[in-house]
Amino acid sequence: MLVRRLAAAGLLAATAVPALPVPAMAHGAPMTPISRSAACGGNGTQRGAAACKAALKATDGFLGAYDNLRLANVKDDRARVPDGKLCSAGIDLYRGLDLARDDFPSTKVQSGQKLRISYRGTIPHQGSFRLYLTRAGYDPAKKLTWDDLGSPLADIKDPPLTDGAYRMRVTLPKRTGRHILYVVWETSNTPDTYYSCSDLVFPAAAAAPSTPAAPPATRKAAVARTTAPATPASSAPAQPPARAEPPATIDAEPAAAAGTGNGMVGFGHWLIGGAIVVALLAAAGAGVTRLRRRKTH
Ligand SMILES: [Cu+2]
Repeated sequence: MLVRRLAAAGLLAATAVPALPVPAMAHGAPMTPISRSAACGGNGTQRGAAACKAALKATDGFLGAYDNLRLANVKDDRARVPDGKLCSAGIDLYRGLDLARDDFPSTKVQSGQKLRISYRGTIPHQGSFRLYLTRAGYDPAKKLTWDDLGSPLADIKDPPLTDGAYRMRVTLPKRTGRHILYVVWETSNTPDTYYSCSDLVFPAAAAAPSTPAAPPATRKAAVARTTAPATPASSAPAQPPARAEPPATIDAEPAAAAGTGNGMVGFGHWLIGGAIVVALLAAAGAGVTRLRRRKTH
């Protein structure tokens, strides 16, 4: 009786499997600028780095998969993810990523730069990316808190997915030294929200307040001398207009029209379905070939 019931259950499970939706596996992380999870997590690209070794040690020798740092059914990021645990989203398997260290694999950037973001989507999902940057004065020797972030620099919905990565750009405001780009990817076609910390390094602050003005002036003078050697020094070019701080504009990569992301997600699912169909056809084909061979012999 029990055996028969188990057998029936097994048969049911076996027949039910192909009809089930593709299970949520994994999913994504920023590769550019490199995130702590993509550098140090399972299958990470820089696991030999000192900070990654320390992170691994702090997580009892095992860090979760680099593209799987996610929480389900988040209603409010701040309520769900505790201060000091932003880089791990409070998930125990990633707690080493919360270490306050200034040597996690990082990306050199400049104030005013239009930073390209490449967020690998190992399984595409629809959704929005919220991009935060730590405030001026952020101290990398302390664990990251929500107060360090303020409000997002950008909120980008369904950016285009090309070559396996979501492409976005964000103009970086003025900062000096080490900072963190915190990316929250709230998907809309699964219950999951993904979190990541990417370490950025801006040029260090100038040593003294009087020095920054000097170099541009001398460079201007040098240019004037080389381009117009006959001009007397007194008729040096007028002061150039003050360069306005570029606004913190944001945009997805201009590549594609809206909706491409959705199309790609659909296409991804179609691919998986297609692969199953192809496998079934191949199996059927092999059977037919075998039958034919048997007939001809
Ligand atoms: Cu996923």
